[in-house]
Amino acid sequence: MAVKEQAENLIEHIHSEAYGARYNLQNLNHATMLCVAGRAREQLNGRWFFTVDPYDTGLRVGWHLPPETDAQGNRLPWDYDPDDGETIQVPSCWNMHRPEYFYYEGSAWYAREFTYLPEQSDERVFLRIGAANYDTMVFLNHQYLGNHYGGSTPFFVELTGQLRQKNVIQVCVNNDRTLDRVPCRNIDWFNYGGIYRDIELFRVPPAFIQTFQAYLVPNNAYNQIAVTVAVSDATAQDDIQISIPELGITQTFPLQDGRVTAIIAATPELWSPEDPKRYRVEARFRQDSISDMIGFRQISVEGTTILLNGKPVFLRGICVHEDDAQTGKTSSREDVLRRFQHAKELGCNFLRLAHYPHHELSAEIADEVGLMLWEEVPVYWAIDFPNPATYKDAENQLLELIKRDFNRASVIIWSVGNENADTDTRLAFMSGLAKAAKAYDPSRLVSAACLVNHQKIKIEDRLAEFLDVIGLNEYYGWYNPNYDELVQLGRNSNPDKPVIITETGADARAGEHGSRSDKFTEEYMEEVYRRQIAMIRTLDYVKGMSPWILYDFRASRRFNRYQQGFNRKGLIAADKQTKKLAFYVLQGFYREKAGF
Ligand code: GCB
Repeated sequence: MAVKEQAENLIEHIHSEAYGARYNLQNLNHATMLCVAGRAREQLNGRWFFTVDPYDTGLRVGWHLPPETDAQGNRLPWDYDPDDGETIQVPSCWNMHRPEYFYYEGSAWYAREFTYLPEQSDERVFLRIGAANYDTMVFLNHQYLGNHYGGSTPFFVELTGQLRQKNVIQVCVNNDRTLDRVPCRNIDWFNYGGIYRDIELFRVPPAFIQTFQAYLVPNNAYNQIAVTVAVSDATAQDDIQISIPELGITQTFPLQDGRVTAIIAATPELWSPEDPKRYRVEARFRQDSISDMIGFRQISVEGTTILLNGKPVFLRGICVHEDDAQTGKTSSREDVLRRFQHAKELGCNFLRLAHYPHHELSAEIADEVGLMLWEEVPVYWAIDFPNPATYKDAENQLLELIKRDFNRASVIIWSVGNENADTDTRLAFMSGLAKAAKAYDPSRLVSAACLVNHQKIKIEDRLAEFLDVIGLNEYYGWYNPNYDELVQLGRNSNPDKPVIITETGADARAGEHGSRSDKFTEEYMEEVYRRQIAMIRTLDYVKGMSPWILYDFRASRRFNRYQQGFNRKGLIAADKQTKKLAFYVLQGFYREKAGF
């Protein structure tokens, strides 16, 4: 009997489940990023029309396409208007827009009009989205331009040649939690959705500077600055000019096939948390120029010591999420400044930005105010490690983060993941990421937050071989009530690299009081901090710590009577004001460590 493969009455958008494949290009990725430092920006932030689309009707039918008409030109029935209905603020998280959307996971469509008037006849125009969670598809004037995977890194799409005076832009964002994504389904934070960082236009000349990276060559002599410039024209052989006016440097270097790494003799004043000195660094190529404020420092490791500018440093840190009871994952300059002020009050010189790339303002402001940062990609818990497509996505997010923040002296460590079980496929996956980070960036350390080997009660993880610094998450006193094991862990471990206790802590609801053995009280949490600090003091290979966490944060797996939808391990409550007792314990230790 012949198999009937194509039904005559097939209507693609209701009968085909293969609609997603044509959108899954992932063509907006690290390779299409461009350097925006010092460039003029035109904001497309503001009110956008907004439609949730739980059944993906828009992708199935093509909500970006022009209205359909019959032979007489009359419009056929339709289900969506890009220019009518509810509006939402961009950037924001849709979950905070109205209660009905709080737990919404799925697709949603954004649309708005904008006017474009060329300033130069040959200019090129790029759209940049600072971050949208997770799969973002961009449509301009009925054309599909491409998509980006990854919820926390920026991406660019070129609009040149597609623009008219009056334009309609549509963006479909999908925040489903799926097995193959990074992170995957199970996370201990809130899965916010939407375009939650700035959306902007950039105009550049026909050939422009695409990559611009400057760093102090880590040669222990502090006397060379390397500047890599790559331009959009891969055949360019022109001279480019690099200047650092404050150092009296203006030099030209010939591009070879569109790129050059110039080594410039210079002895800049070094960047450090105590003296966050930055220099204006500029590059010129044809009609294009770029300029950034850059600090120069060397971060390195010798044995179990971490060295900043050749001097041993103890990282007095704290972890922080991007989370706010009112705005969700959307962060403003004020939010970042408040985080940093609280960290400084605690005595920190270091923050771990968990568990995904935070707003780029974080590293910009940390450069200015003098804080060292750990930045991380969300390779969190049970990633689909055997899946090559998942690896590609993770590596792309890592490279996007590195490219975005390459010039930020404050960033000293790239983390390739958090608490992943030590399997063969995980080792292959995460060692690949560690190698990719090292190959791309010679000016930083690579780490990951690893788990304790609970069988051996030992710091032991095969990934450590590929890391410069071992991050260790341990919850003795909380998930693991036995403090004696922490003592054993200390005795059993003899790492040949520095260790940072990247997490430790306990939940306490602010204002909940009781004895030191009553869980979820401030006294219990305080006791955990005391005992942890007492132990950490004795471990000479521990060269830093970043307890979990600065503020309470929303987490959709925490629903007991104290948690009520929040992880309560914050040293400060979710109101970002109320300090718990443990805050002062850590502050005391950090003050002592810092010698004040
Ligand atoms: C961890 C995770 C972190 C969690 C934390 C906790 O080990 O890395 O994402 O939020 O523990 O509170 O359990």
